[in-house]
Amino acid sequence: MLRIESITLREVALALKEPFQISSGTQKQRRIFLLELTSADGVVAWSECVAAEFPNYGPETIDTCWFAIREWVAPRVFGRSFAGPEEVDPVLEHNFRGHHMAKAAVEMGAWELAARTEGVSLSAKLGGTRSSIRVGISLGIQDSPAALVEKARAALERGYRKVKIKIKPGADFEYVRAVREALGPEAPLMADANNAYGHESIASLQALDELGLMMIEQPLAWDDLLRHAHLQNLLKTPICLDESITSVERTEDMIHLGAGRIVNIKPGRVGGFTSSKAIHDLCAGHGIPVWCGGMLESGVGRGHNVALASLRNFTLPGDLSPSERYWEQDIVTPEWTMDGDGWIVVPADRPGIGVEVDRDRVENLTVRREELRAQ
Ligand code: OSB
Ligand code: MG
Repeated sequence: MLRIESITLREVALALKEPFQISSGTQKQRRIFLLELTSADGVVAWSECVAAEFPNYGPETIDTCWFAIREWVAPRVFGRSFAGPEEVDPVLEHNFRGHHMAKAAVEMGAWELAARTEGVSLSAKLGGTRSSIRVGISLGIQDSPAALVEKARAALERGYRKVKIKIKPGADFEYVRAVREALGPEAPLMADANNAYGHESIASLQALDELGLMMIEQPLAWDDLLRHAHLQNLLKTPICLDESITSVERTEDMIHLGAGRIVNIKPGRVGGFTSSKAIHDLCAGHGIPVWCGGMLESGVGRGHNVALASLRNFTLPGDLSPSERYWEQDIVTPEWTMDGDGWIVVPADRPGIGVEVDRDRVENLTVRREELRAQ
């Protein structure tokens, strides 16, 4: 039986090593939102809410999530006994629309709590089978094609197995072509537009088709499947959907409409692990490869993503960069590392996510804290 007794919300300020620019904005600092859950038998588990400061990726923000968790999510789970963590998602979805990142933070925390209670790894608890995962890097928009080429070259030399290039109108074809020409036809490259294109700019997306990309991620609007289906018909390059995939039903829509051929699963965006597993299974049944996306998480969120990415159909490299890519120092020990061939190891022999939160460091970095308790 799983009973959640308290949830402590914390905001931690962590400076990114370098600013991260996507088509809809730039981040220099990451406001990290951590949850510490305690069970009735005194087991502790950490999770991370991946919402950002502004609603430029999805509609939620750190502040809407804080409010949603305090007002609606936590009160739903307190005072209940769950037979297992898979019972949390239906309780959170019943007559409660949206707020996926807020729900996911608690739902994923419940999975971690269950894994820690049983003394098994989160990967095993989720049904994961991979012992290591190939890693891709996500490169923000740079000042010039030459600057981007240097970053991409360094990433491949470091061992990354996929290089994702953020694009926007005015920083697309020329940038990606420069990287393709410098790094050769075999370099595993892809582009991510974060919704920057309208249907009128289809020609710029068609131009990318000759650059041999593994995929183009979310070129059109975040909630638009129909126009992605139209675009996919015009492209050889597979479209990968990120923002548009918010549930297993939206994934079914994608498949039926032909709106994309690859899915980026971010557990925060889809409401947690139960939904992620359903999307994973649906895609596996349709021969659609999936990979795990990232949201510039700290080592806590990274641990949840690594566990999820150990499931069988995560066949493409995930945006699961090691701690050193983002932070001077992470908030977990050990930090997440990647070997020279671009593999991150799933800590299958340790409980839960397999790393421990550095409490003193988190305490020092905390800018806001609130404890929620079962009545
Ligand atoms: O679209 O995948 C995205 C970061 C913030 C918001 C959206 C995205 C991203 C990334 C970062 O690409 C990937 C990472 O965490 O390394
Ligand atoms: Mg994306």
